[in-house]
Amino acid sequence: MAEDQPPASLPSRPKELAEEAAAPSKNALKKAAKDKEKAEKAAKRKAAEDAQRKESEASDISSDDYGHVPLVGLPSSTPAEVPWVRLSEIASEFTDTTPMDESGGPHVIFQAVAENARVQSAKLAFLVFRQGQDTIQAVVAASDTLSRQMVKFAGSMSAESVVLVHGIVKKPKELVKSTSISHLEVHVKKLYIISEAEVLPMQLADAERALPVEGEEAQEDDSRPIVTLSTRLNNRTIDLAAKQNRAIFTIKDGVVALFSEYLRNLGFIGIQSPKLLGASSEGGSNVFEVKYFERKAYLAQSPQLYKQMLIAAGWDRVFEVNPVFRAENSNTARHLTEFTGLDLEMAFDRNYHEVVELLEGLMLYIFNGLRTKYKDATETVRKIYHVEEFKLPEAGKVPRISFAEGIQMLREDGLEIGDFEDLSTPDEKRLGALVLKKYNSDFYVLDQFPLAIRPFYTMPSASHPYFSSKETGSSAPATVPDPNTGYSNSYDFFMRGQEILSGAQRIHSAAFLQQRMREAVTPVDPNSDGLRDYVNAFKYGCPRHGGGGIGLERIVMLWLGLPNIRLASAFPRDPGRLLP
Ligand code: AMO
Repeated sequence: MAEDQPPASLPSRPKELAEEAAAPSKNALKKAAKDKEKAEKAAKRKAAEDAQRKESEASDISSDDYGHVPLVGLPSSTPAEVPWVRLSEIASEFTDTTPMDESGGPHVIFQAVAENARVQSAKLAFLVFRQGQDTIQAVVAASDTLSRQMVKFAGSMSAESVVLVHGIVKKPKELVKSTSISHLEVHVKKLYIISEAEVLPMQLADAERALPVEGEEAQEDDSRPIVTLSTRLNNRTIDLAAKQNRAIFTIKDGVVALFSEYLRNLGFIGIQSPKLLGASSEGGSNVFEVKYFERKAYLAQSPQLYKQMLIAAGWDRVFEVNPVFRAENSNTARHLTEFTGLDLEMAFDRNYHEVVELLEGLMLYIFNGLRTKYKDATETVRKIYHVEEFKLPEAGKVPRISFAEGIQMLREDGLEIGDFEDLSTPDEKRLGALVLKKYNSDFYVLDQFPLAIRPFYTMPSASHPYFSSKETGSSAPATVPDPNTGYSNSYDFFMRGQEILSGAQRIHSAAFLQQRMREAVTPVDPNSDGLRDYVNAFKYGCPRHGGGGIGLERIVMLWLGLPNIRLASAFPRDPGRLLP
């Protein structure tokens, strides 16, 4: 018989069992009586509590003045015609010399975050309200018009809840040291929760402590353990509410604004090149492959080929601020798999040093802009990450040293290194320290890199064997015995001994470009899908040109002396992190 078929007829139940089912046991009766008793008691308790609450509400003179804001609309006590204010406006309108009598200043309505709340006594609670970077102390004091219930409600508010406040601005008896606005405080009259915060998985105060530099112990002699970078990044929304984080991203935005402003003023056009590519273009293995309908596509490792194609199109000066993707499994404090590239490309007249000069001017403009316009934000971060002030050279005096000279300085300092060897990160930092000592500048340019360690599109130096024989015109020079020796018209820019920019004069001759693609240390195929259109772009006339690419997060990290580049990315991507 199949298991799921019922038997033809069920066997009849023994008589006792049937009776037991009909008449419950003594134990079952006892239990039911107990349950009933319990339920009655609970109902009584609830009724008593309800009655007490009703009584308390009836006697609560402030019952309309606190509570929760509905999801849509506002409490009826909030007048439609009164504008809501910003704390910064109040602070600048009512300075510490503004006369204010006992009854205080203006009645204000504002929205803020309750950074913390504490009950001092049944009649008094203190809160700190935050709006952006501004914080102010608030007092909730029981009186004839403000109930103790409201004091309790305010003082037990969960930290980081978003609130609507009605209050009177007054001068505190003493300056409040713990808030950014110290000469004023708010006497709360009405207080409503707009969005109640749950218990935080990590305290904001922890996010406001410095992370140690990689491999170093925490600096502070505080017994509380430092919350790790990983925990901070896992809870990034809370972390980003920390003051220094807001300042970091204000500065980052400032760098973008200064970069674009400088270049637009010099006639550059902002462009948006594609990030989805049909073929991996720069030949490297560091490219992310993605599914593109029935085909494969690749995420752009740089706007390089496109910015050059636009120069070939006669645009003369272009710049771009966009994400750059690198599939590098580099788990270091200065690598991300997605970063923001600040790129530019320009035609030049006589010499590629015109491009270097423009780039130097651009970087000095950014640094000076950060010093002046972003002074407060810089100071906010430097209070937490104590770092030496960034030493800037005078305009027009940026140290520009050749790669050969750099190698010489390192050798004199005791390093054994070959003439054409690429610099490791420690070598770069060491050279940065030597340059700082010699030129008193945290910013310098290393020019004329060995050709062998630069990409295929890099123009070799005028001194390269390629150009030593006959006049080549715009066609390709003759093949030389060892094409990857010598130097190139390429450069890197450094901040505090770390690379922030890489650039070069590019090969503008299609014939020579194809030759270099084949002769490069890592050859690429000029006829491949990813490179054919790029090579063709130079067949129809292209000015001599050069440019550079800058890592935005690197500038921010090095300007502020942050211990890790991830701190300069709101939601960083690295080999181990794709969330949040
Ligand atoms: P390069 O590959 O050197 O050059 O990149 C330019 C600049 O980008 C930054 N950078 C990075 N920042 C964070 N994480 C990374 N993984 C990372 N890799 C690079 C650095 C670097 O100097 N096409 C050329 C630019 C050009 O020649 O115009 C290029 O992409 O600050």
